[in-house]
Amino acid sequence: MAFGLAELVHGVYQLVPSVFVALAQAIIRLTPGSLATQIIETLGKAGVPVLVGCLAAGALAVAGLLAYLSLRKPLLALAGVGVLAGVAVAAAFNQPFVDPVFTPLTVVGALAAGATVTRLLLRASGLPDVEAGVPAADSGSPDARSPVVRSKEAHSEGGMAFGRRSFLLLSGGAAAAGLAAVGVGRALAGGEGAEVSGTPGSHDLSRPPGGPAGGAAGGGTTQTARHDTLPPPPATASIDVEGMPPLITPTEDFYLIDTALTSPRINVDRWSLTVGGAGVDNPLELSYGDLTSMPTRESDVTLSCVSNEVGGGLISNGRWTGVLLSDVLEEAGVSPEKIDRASEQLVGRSVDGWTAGFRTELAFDGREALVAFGLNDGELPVKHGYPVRLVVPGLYGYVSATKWLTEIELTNWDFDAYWIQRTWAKEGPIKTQSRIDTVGDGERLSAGSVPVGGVAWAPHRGISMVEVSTDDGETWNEARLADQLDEDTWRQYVYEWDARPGDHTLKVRATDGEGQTQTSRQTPPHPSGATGYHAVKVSVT
Ligand SMILES: Nc1nc2c(c(=O)[nH]1)N[C@H]1C(S)=C(S)[C@@H](COP(=O)(O)O)O[C@H]1N2
Ligand SMILES: [Mo]
Repeated sequence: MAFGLAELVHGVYQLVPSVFVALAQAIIRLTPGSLATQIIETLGKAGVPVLVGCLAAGALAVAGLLAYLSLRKPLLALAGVGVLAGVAVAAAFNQPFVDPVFTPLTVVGALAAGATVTRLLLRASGLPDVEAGVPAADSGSPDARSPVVRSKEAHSEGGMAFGRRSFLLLSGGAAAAGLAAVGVGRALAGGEGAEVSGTPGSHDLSRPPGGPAGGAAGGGTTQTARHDTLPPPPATASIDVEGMPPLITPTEDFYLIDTALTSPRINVDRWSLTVGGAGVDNPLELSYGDLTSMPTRESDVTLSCVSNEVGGGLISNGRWTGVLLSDVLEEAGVSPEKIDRASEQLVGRSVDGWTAGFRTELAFDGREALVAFGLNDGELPVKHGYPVRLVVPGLYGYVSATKWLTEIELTNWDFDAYWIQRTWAKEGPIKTQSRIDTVGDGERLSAGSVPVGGVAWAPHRGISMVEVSTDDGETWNEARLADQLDEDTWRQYVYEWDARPGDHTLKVRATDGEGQTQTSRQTPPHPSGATGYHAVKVSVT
């Protein structure tokens, strides 16, 4: 009931966070790294529903315990409710956007309402409730009477004699009301990804950005800023075979990974990006208009999650629009020559407190690290970091790709960002990998020509060769490569296999632009990314 009411308030007024989500988010944050990693590896995406289910069950158990306590030790029960309120308020204040007055009021009000309903139910249940129990104790002989007598007294005192049926109706009604409140609250708040307090759609990326958003860029770049766009990918960069993933992943299919149960919804008019820390001579606070008025560019970059299993789908290729990270840093008075021990690490901080860090020098080594605000000719979707995120070619997302970015801070190497605190490797270069897409594991094929194809990637090093084995790695055949769209993106390949009847294990391996072939050694994603060859078993008839 209390959760339902809090959800209802959240639905009407988003600056009161969903208390349920806040608690779940706090559990995620407080889960020790090794356990979190274990859960990710065993449950994967099912982790979220499991967490929600556990939290709901736990909440019901705690409520039941408190109701029981209220019959025996009313003061203890009251203290328990107080602790709950404290925990809920603390969790709520850890959410990105919080009204400091209405949030505690909501928590206390919702808990009071929930406790009141519980007391009514207890009274209706025929069990002596707190009030009924106290006078009975005062009479000095509570134990002398049978529970039935006590319960009858409670009835007459409360003036509410309920049968079992009415009790069930009442408690069922309360449960239904609570759930309905959750539903209405969720609906009012808008589904995942829906934007309520922000204003996406108001920034048309097909026109030079910056204009409608207003705001002059720092450093006088306003009118003359260049907005470099890319031509459509050449046809030669794609291989047209069934099952081949599109060269540029459609936005709605782009893989999704983050620790946020609900994506922060940012009002772009109140958003800013601060740039500060060690060696930042000219600390910045950029508005959305400031940022988009700087010289912008499009860049094709393949993003991968370190948790991607060999052959897995936690990788996508996007066409990003943004400002060069090096331009933003130079605007802030940072130059590559001045980077020292104190400013060795660049930390991106999200509005939700999530952090990622990498070597500052990577912003200046020629790769097109972007402060990105567009994906595939649209603005960034809420789930992918609206309004602004970082995209750094060649690095796994967990060390670099901060979504809902609000701060860039230069600091020393001692600072450990979110997943580093949780036992993942400090540096996260994307490992050279390849995947068979056009043939599925366990597939039955008919003898003859079979195109074995897919994608290979070594972002920022590029791919120079892909080989396919059709005999479990005994012999290897060089595959035909599509043109490399960019050294920061994946590259398509295909090998035309003359399939003979029988069982076969297909394997693929890639060699990067520096001549290094991916390792055959099989390792799990933790702590620095999975390695080994993707293998697919087929039977040919
Ligand atoms: N704020 C925030 N940014 C984040 C994350 C996160 O949990 N919170 N996850 C990172 C990880 S682990 C990856 S792999 C990428 C995924 O980006 P995508 O969801 O847009 O594909 O975002 C990164 N940025
Ligand atoms: Mo990730």
